[in-house]
Amino acid sequence: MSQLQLDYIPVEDLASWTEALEGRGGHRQVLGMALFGRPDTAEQAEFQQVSKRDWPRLALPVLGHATSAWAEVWSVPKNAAPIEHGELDGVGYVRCQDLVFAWVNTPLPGTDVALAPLTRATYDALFKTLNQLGCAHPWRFWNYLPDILGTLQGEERYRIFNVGRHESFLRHSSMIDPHPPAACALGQPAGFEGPLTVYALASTAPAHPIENPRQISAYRYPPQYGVRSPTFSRATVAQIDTEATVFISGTASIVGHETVHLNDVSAQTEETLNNIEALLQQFKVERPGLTWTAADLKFKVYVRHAEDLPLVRAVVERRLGTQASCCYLHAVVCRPDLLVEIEASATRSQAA
Ligand code: 3EB
Repeated sequence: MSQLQLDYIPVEDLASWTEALEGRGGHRQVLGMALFGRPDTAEQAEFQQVSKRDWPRLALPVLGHATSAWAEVWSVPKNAAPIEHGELDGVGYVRCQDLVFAWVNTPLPGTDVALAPLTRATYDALFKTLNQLGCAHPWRFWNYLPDILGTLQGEERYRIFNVGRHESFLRHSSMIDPHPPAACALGQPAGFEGPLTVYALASTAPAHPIENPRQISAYRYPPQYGVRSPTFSRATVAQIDTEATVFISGTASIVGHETVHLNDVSAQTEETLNNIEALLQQFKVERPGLTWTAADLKFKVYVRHAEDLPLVRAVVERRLGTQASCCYLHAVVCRPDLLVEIEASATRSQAA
């Protein structure tokens, strides 16, 4: 049985699905969850009741599916160990043996908040909690920042976020060395407010970073993208017992460090999938014996303009097949010229 499993469940099915997963006859337990969808629905109110904990909820509307929200669910085997949960310094966590799922919501009141110190404090609290739990090695961070491309005193909010994140990473360099975790950074679409939300999967041992030979490492971007580079690995591979889990970071139509295919969402989607294919090739080079194909992956596809969904989906389905596991979400990608971003994850048994 898979040590760490990812499922995307329509929110209206979540109660019965969780019961089958965790109840009598079920073999797994929920380690972590995040809900993606419109915030103003009856299902969201119900989610709070059925899901037991105050899981992160992201106001990214669902595209191309009848559900009003997707639950992203990370689960572990029931026989692994009892689940331990709590809150430290405003950071919620669930822990099972060597694995922890942690999340933090930082309110951003007003339009002129001090975003760099708040981002730094958010990450400081997260790192502190992971440390106290003995899981000092983050594998994957998910970042959601409202109005991500808005400006604050003449500077783009995403770039200010990068300054705060960088400061915290410097203070906790032992936890991200020699390379940072996989990550993504998205904004809620216009009209959808929210806190800065960061959630994470971490463990007692570091994951192995994989870079994309077609792209410059994000932490080496030239300064035109901000005084502090975004700090993440293009992917990480984490070992759990005889299994490995891969986390592919938010991936976009970037070659070298530059956005390619301006104003062409179909070509951007193709290029994004080329980058994911390149990462899958790189796994084979660096981790022979461990191979993933696109068919093993579960994808989250962030689309900037809701009306582009048919074009994005046409490319995704031609490249990955109509059976591929894909959740489409309306989100603001963190460069103004990027129209689509795709992340993916999968678990796999180690080949003998
Ligand atoms: C890129 O490749 C696109 O700031 O954590 C992708 C994944 C992107 C993570 C982050 C940003 C981040 O630069 C943007």
